Amino acid sequence: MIASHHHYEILFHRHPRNPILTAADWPYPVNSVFNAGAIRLPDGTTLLLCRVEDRRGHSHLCAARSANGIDGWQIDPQPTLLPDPTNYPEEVWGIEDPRITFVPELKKYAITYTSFSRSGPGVSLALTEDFRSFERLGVVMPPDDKDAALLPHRIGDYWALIHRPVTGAGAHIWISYSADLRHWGSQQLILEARRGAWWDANKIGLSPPPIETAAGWLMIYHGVRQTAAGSLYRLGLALFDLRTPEHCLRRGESWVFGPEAPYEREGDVANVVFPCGYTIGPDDDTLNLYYGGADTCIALATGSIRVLLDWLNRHGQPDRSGWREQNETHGRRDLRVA
Ligand code: BMA
Repeated sequence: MIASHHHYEILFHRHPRNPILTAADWPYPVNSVFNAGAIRLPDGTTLLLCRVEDRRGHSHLCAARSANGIDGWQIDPQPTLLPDPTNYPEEVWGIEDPRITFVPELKKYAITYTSFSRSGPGVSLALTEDFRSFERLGVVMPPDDKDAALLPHRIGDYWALIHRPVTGAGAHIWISYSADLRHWGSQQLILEARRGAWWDANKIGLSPPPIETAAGWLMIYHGVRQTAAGSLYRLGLALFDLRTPEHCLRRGESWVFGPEAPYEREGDVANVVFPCGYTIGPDDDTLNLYYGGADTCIALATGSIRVLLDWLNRHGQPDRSGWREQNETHGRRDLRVA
């Protein structure tokens, strides 16, 4: 039925029970649930930190836990993390799109989320050990910036944050470094939106946190194509060097996952697939990708990290859009040492 499938490889498989979570599952009244961060807890439980939008239009975060990551969700009876505009004015219009990283050095989970301020969306960071109490570190990237995730360990001496500032020149993916998670510097553009007719023209952003593999940091990013009928949110792949994550090794040309199912095509915002998290199966290869469908529900698609890397090997190209690649004398540009 979908012509493209006759020739393009299918890298992600939608779960037959999709959507796996909707507003109807919530223990309190909500408009929509989507764009959930994900993590597997030490006991094997899958935890989704869901973006929940109320009828004011403001979002908060709510945890849902499941033994198999598919059904039997135990949803917190109240919001898990509410905006706190009294102490954090940047959260006045809600908190959105969390990405979760477990940080072994801190023995804590780092949550990067969008705080919707009067000046636009910015990136906020909070730490937690249990997804019940949270320690806010406040705004780490001022507006307009979103789609951020912390890498799980330091690169050399520095923490690394991937994020997506919007500048006069477009919406591209950047990296910043910090010694203390509070003060950020050494900013560099690492992946640029393409132009013209490309599926990822003009606006891209990190989707879930980068996946650490032996071959490098595997990044699933979204590209937003503007059309006469609205925006199309699709996913592509790129690979970055493990020790120098600003160095892009490969980038795919074609998108690999896009809105096709009815719950991705229709909803509050049509034609959106938007993953903010994944878990990895006990085989260390199966990728369970949790994504928002049409800003309305949460769905699951599975893939194989090995197959994604193999696809990038066959279909990816070296990419020279990042600052590191544009600089001829790479050694000089190690801003972390400067
Ligand atoms: C972007 C994101 C998401 C959302 C998408 C489509 O700006 O930040 O919150 O899913 O728009 O509306």
